[in-house]
Amino acid sequence: MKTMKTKVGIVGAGPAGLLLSHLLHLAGISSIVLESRSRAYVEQRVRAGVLEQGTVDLLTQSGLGDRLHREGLRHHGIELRFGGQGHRIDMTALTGGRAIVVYGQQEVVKDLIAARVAADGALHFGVSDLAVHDIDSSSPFIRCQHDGDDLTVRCDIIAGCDGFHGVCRDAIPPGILKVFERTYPFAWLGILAKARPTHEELIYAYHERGFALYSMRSPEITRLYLQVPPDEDISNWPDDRIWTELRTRLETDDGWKLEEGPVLEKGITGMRSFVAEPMQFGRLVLAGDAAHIVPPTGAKGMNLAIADVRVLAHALTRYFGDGRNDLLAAYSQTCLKRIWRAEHFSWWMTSMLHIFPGDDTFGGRLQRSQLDYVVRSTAACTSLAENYVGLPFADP
Ligand code: RFL
Ligand code: PHB
Repeated sequence: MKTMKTKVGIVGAGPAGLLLSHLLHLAGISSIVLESRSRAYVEQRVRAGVLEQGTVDLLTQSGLGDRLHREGLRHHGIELRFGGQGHRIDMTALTGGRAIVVYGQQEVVKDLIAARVAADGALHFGVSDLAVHDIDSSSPFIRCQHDGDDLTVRCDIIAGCDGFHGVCRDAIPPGILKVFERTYPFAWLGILAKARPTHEELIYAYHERGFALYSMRSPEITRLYLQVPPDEDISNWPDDRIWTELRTRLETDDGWKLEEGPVLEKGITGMRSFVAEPMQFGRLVLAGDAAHIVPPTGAKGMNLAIADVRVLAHALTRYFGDGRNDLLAAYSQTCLKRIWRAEHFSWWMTSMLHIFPGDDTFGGRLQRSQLDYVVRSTAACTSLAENYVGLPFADP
């Protein structure tokens, strides 16, 4: 039986938990991170790839920008592809100079872990049976198993950064949380391929056979997604079938070709919109996917997790520094404004670009009209661009 004390007990070593621990350290506030997976697992988990301008700025300002600026791919536009033609949206021109950086989530996670390890930060991987206790008292604690021993972490605040399937959200007593949710009648099959990207920017393709997304991770690695049925079995998708379908949905009338290569990784992800309000109860605060989920079409999930943590770190700095509770009390309310904007944008991109099974021809005509409008109207594509690169952070 081992007991440790810290100011903030953090559950989960995803982007939210790790960045929170790093920002608190920069403000001189102690924390302990408890993660159920191994370090190797969280560093290899392939997920998001697009960092908003504000995310890049925050990581840079907090000393995490070196490799990101060296290896990340800065993109000034995206392409919407439909009817066999591509239409570029010049995001930088439409947003007064903002852009995105394509840099894998697992690279952000590696950089964060390296920074915490270099600062002798307390990161415990491979914990199990974790539960949070006494969250409505002034001395909450976390209990788990670690290295074959019972571990108790006593703290002032518990940060639930344990993702959508974590345990912290469910620790809030019944009747407190209001949940807003939508599931979509499709999923994404994603692959990582050892193939040279043949297009410099991301391509979001609307096609009668379903949505496809062309992305990348480096000059040698392409990341691709296909809309598939929600309960699809990955064994129905041998590599040949995936490439044939990607070619059909992505290739254009003017002869653009996809470069193929060995598939390094593949998986299927369901699509869901979800918000739990409020994101705090007593001494427990939730951040990132633990409190909200967006479908990946707007590339917002990791960026939102990071935006929550920015607000939370600031609120906790005030709480521990000046003993003032105002920002912490307003945490959920402050974050939910940005969250609902991202929820709307992600739902809108998803609705415009996917084929809805059973939809009538009216729905399809509306989607085409919307796509035509977005690529022709400066007002419409400016709206897409400013949401995609990320709206500026409100003042803390
Ligand atoms: P995470 O990354 O899920 O981390 C939570 C951590 O908590 C651990 N955990 C526990 N630890 C201890 N005890 C327990 N009981 C625990 N239960 C869970 C987990 O092991 C994990 O390490 O949540 P976080 O930090 O909030 O970060 C959120 C992001 O990971 C997520 O929003 C994005 O990946 C979403 N997403 C995208 N976001 C973007 O901003 N841009 C994108 O381009 C983008 N593309 C994507 C995506 C997500 C995808 N998938 C696979 C869901 C593309 C895909 C395909
Ligand atoms: C990715 O590169 O994994 C990616 C890019 C854009 C999205 C979703 C995922 O909208």
